[in-house]
Order: sequence, then C-alpha cells, then structure tokens
Amino acid sequence: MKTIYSPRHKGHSGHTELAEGVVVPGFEKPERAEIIRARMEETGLGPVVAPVSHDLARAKRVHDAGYVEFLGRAWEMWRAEGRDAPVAMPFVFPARGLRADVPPDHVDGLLGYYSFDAGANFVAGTWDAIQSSFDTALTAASLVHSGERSAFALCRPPGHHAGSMTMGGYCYINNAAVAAQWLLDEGANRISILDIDYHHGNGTQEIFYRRSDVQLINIHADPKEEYPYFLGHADEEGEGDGEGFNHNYPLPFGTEWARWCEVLEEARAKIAAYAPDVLVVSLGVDTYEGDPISKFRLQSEHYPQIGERIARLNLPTLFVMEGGYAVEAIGVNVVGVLSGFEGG
Ligand code: OKP
Ligand code: ZN
Repeated sequence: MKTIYSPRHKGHSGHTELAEGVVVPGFEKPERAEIIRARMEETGLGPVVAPVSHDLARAKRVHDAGYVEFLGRAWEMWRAEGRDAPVAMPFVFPARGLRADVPPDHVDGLLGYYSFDAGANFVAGTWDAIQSSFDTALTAASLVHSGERSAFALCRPPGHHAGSMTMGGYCYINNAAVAAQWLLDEGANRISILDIDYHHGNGTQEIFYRRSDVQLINIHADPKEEYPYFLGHADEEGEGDGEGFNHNYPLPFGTEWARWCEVLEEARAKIAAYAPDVLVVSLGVDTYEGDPISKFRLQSEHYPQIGERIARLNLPTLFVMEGGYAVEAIGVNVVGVLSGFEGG
C-alpha cells in the first residue's frame, strides 16, 4: 500500500489549545505524522510518496467558497492587525439567538463566524499545511480510482470535524469528504465513509446528511459525555434523500475491544448492504487505551484486527488519517490497521 505524505504539515506547529481551562500546547502536533511516517518506513509497508497539487475548486465541492477563501486569508488578516501573537484563534461564535447569515469584516469576527469551537487555530504555516493535507487526500484517492486496492493518505491537519463552512476540533478542510466527493465526480456512484476515530465526525455528517450517494457510519464516544457534544447521537439517521444513510454508534467511556468490535461488525454489514464503489476510512487511533485525550480501551494488538475485518469487505479502500494523540504508540497502531488490511 502506498502512503501519501508531505513534510509541509510541519509548518502547522507551535499552536495552542484550550484544555480544562488553560491554554496548553496543541495535542495535534507535527510529531504525530512524523512517528507514523517513521513506522511506515521501518516496517516496509510500502512506498511513501509526495502528493500532487490539486485545484481548491475540489474543496469547494463540499465547502462554502467564502469559507475556503477565508482559510487562505486568515493568517495575513491576523498579521494585518499588527498583532505579534503567534497563534490566531476565535473567541466569539454565532450561537443561538445571533445572526449566522452575515459574515463580519473583521478577522476576529470571521474566525468565529467560520468556527464551531476554538480548536482550529492558525500559525504562519497553517494554510500551507491545510493545502498539503488536501492534496494528500486527493492524491491517495486518485491511486484508488486508478485501480490500486488501497492507499493511505497521511493527512495532517485532520479533517472530520470540518463542516461545509465551519472549522473546529483541529480540522479545516474535511479531507475524507473532499476525497469522497472527488471519487463521485470522477464516476463513482456510491461511497461509504467509515469513521472509526474516537470522536464523532460531525463535519462529515453535516456535509452528507441530506445525500444518498454517501453512506456514513460513525463509531465514537457518546456525545452526551464527550466532544463534540452537539452531534453524533444514535437518532441522527439522515434527512430528505439522505434518510437512512447516516448511522451513528455512540459508545460509553471505557468501551473495550469486545464491544467495539461487535459494533464494527454491525457497521460492516451496513457497508456490505450498501455495496459502495469505494470505502473511505476516516482513520483515528485515539480509541487506544493510552490516548491522552480519549477514554476507550483498545490495545495495540486490536488494530491489525480492525484492518483485517475492513479488508474482508473486499472493497477498494482509501484510508484517511484523522486523530490519535498517544504519540509513542500512534505509529504502531496506524501501521497495525494498514498491515492488518494487507494481510499481516
Ligand atoms: C480531533 B479528532 C482536549 C479537548 C478536546 C478537541 C478534540 C478534537 C479531536 N484538550 N478537544 O477527532 O481526533
Ligand atoms: Zn478523534
């Protein structure tokens, strides 16, 4: 299996986040992708190749055009305010009772207008990293489109929390959604997205909620007790044309392999029944017991079994990197899924 990877992700570094009332260094840091890449090379799973540049029009197929353009301007607008602060972050949001239909002019207003939380911050290299992550997803998608059984997009920053016009949860452009739309635009009829990150992929759900050409299955921590809190309940089944094509499996804190795997089997049955042309896996390994921000209890030995079960669907499969923050184990767990898929 080829891995698509760009060192340009490293420009997105030195940012911070709000955690438990304090500003701390971002958990979503460059070491994550570097440790995965090192593990790929060490295990010889396959070549690691650079992405090819793609037109941002492909991002605008699932995102608002003004939103994508703002992502490209946010850092220079921040600097134009004469600020020295190395991190641009939002602090005011158009929540209930406020107008969400009029974009403000000022950068502070725009950062909040296009965010659902304060978790997608900008430093000087963020936009370049976002573009490289987008290119990585689409380059991997084109490998699968041209007949490879699978490909791994080592995307950073991740994407599954990014909605049609909202960033948040470390995500800006929704790489998996952009890849799914690209595959449809190139001739696929149906795509399934299986999101196995610990957190619900609220952005992907929002993007495809009214559509029947993308089936979305999410296995995640119950939003009643875990981030992103405001989407991911079991009764969200899609609307309009999309009714019946969205499946959420919220699970409690402390979920272990036996239960998680039962749910994976339900998900596999749903995917097999839908019979997609391509399966896109939003691959997060923050279900790991040692993850610093998550509360499931999967162990390293389980990740190859996940890959092996996904492979049994016998579908062209695109893996897109999402979360996973136990930096010392993330390489083993991600490569575990991919090598399990390839048959050990
Ligand atoms: C992104 B992905 C930790 C608070 C959690 C947001 C988590 C985003 C997870 N201090 N903040 O789905 O892994
Ligand atoms: Zn996550």
